[in-house]
Amino acid sequence: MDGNNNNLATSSPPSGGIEGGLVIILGGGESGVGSAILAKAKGFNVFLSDSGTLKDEHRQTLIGYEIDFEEGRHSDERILLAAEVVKSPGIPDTAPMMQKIMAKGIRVISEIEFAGRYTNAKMICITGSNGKTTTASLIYHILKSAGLNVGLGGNIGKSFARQVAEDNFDYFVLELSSFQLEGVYDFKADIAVLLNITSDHLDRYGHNIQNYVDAKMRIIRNQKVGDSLIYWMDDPVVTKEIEKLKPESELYSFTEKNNHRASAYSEDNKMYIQTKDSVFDMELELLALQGMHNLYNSMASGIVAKLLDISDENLRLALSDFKGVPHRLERVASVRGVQYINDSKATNVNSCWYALQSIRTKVVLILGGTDKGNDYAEIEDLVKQKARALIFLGKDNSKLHRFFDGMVPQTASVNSMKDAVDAAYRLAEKGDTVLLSPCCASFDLFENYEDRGNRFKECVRKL
Ligand code: UMA
Ligand code: ADP
Repeated sequence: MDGNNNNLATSSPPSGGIEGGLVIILGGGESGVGSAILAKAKGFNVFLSDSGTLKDEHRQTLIGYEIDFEEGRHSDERILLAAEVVKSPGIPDTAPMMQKIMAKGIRVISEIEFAGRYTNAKMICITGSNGKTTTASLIYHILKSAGLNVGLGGNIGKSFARQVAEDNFDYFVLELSSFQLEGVYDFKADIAVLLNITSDHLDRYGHNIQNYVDAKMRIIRNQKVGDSLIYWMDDPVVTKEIEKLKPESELYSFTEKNNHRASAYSEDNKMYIQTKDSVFDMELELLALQGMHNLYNSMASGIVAKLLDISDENLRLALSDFKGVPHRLERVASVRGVQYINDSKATNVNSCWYALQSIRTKVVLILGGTDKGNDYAEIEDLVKQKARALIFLGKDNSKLHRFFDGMVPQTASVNSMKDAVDAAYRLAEKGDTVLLSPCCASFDLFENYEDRGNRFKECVRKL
């Protein structure tokens, strides 16, 4: 039972806060439970409602904190009394309860907006379609290694709200998803990192990419002179939006090209970061994270570090000894001269493009799962150049067959990880790479992408 709330500072709701002090938390996963703990700590009357079944761990936590909750339904009569609802990021606006809440004009905010009200920590916020977790984890590693009192949260690990309730950090590194950004209003990133915007989650955004772009761009909302925005200058969507929105913040760009106007660039196998009056440089081969996409992530992280006055020595060490994040181009094993790589977190087509691009050998690619409105044309050229075979792993592989059949020498259709790995083992030749980089969400056959990646690793290790 997780009922220890000794170190929670309790206080009254802020004036001008929520009328009647009733906070409704919609969803009882990591986000909702964290928000409920924080709301309780701040003296609100809290009611958490989840339409599904709570995880046992979450139910026990709510009981331990004496938080009122329901599961298996959303009770209109209680929920519609709220002046403000904290909505979990996984709940779309089209959910029936959300429709009723919005029809009544009740304000809906995200956990990030809610928790942001109760901390004065400096906020370093990372968004983008790909690379958020890697970059947020790397920035956290750099700041922590340099001795800063820093927390890591958002779309990763322990919820931001729960950390605000239970810890007292000077800095937060927050990975922010578009779902979380949808519900921010007054929240402000002191340093915002905008890695890239390519199509993802279109099923949630009415198949209109601009809706998704607009959600992502909320990361610069409220930024003023003195705040910083770090962005990839070769991303056409990002640069167009910046031109349109004209942020007041200080702009810092990065590019892998040799462009001295950028705050970070590469030249002669070195990465350069020029901020304020200093120039930091580092040999590319010394970076812990290899591959072009990871160079972007290292550059963005390096700019953050220099803006926070991390010394060159500390930055160099942290960029070289970072251990990486599981399920992102993770080497699993080499079996009979074939390398197996787990990139289960590649849940959209663009991240698979970078994985294929970074591999120099012929590839047996395992892809498939829950399609989010994917356009596979983006990887067509790389597939034609590099794929020896494609293995479609999903409940419904018909769209993949329609697109790829005839494009590569072999395709196979499977609906279990064991069959996928066995087929890859059969089809790969010595010197090849077997790559799990699915382009899709995992929910048709697995609990989540971690479960999918772990199953892959298990099956490979049994070969
Ligand atoms: N639920 C309702 N009513 C509904 C629909 C759902 O009550 O109409 C309930 C479900 O029964 C479930 C709860 O809502 O119990 C789930 O909420 P959630 O899906 O928001 O999941 P959380 O566990 O709260 O985790 C969320 C993020 N999940 C999503 O955005 C889908 C986590 O990101 C995040 O780490 C966590 O908040 C932090 O507080 C995960 C994720 O998959 C890693 N993110 C997506 C991604 O990276 O692609 C965006
Ligand atoms: P996110 O949290 O945004 O999903 P991750 O760091 O978890 O990003 O990486 C997701 C996938 O995207 C992995 O397959 C990874 O190899 C790939 N990737 C990482 N960084 C980038 C980047 N800057 N651009 C494109 N793809 C990337």
